[in-house]
Amino acid sequence: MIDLYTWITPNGLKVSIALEEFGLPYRSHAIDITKGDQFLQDYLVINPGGKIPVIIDHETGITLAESGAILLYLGEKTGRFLPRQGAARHHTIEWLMWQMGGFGPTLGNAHYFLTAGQAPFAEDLIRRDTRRLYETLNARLADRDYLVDDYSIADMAVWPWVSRFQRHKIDLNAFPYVRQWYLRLAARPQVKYTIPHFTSEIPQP
Ligand SMILES: N[C@@H](CCC(=O)N[C@@H](CS)C(=O)NCC(=O)O)C(=O)O
Repeated sequence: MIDLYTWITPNGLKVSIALEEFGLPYRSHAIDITKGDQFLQDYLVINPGGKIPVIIDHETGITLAESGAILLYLGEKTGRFLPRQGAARHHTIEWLMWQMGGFGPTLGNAHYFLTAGQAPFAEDLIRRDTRRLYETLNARLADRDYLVDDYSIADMAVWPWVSRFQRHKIDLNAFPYVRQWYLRLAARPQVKYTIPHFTSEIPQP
């Protein structure tokens, strides 16, 4: 059994989607980061950094934060959605790192700063970087259905960030391959917009 501590954010959704895809038994616990639950003493014992998501795998005794590390862990544990060897494995990790190091942080900044309207230089930089990342993603998906050969943890990592396209002011219709891929994944029954005590419709472009 895995305990998942999470909230309805892209990094949280990644792990919920992955646990559904892997078909692993898990229990979700809501950590309402809008109310400061992440700073409660009991939670800081699990993750001193005070961030969601976190999993505790009672089968192995491992407690793990960082959504990218969690996806790699689940892929290793099950032998699914992460090729065991060869180029596909390295490319899956490459695209997971692309999300963790670039796409997620840039869009996270866009979500804050493109609504503030007080720092034109930063807004312009973030808007351009966001667009550039979408161009990279669109080019990658031009001739393939998934980020690497088969559906993988890299797709699970990137999708929840794309799902916030309205918030980072991206028109998905301008990136047709991203749009197709987004809808392809949205059609999977395992891809839900659900955490404990909260469900919402998947945003439609
Ligand atoms: N690199 C971390 C980032 C985790 C993260 O930033 N979590 C946010 C929600 S998406 C959070 O817990 N924010 C609450 C806070 O910063 O106090 C990961 O990918 O898991």
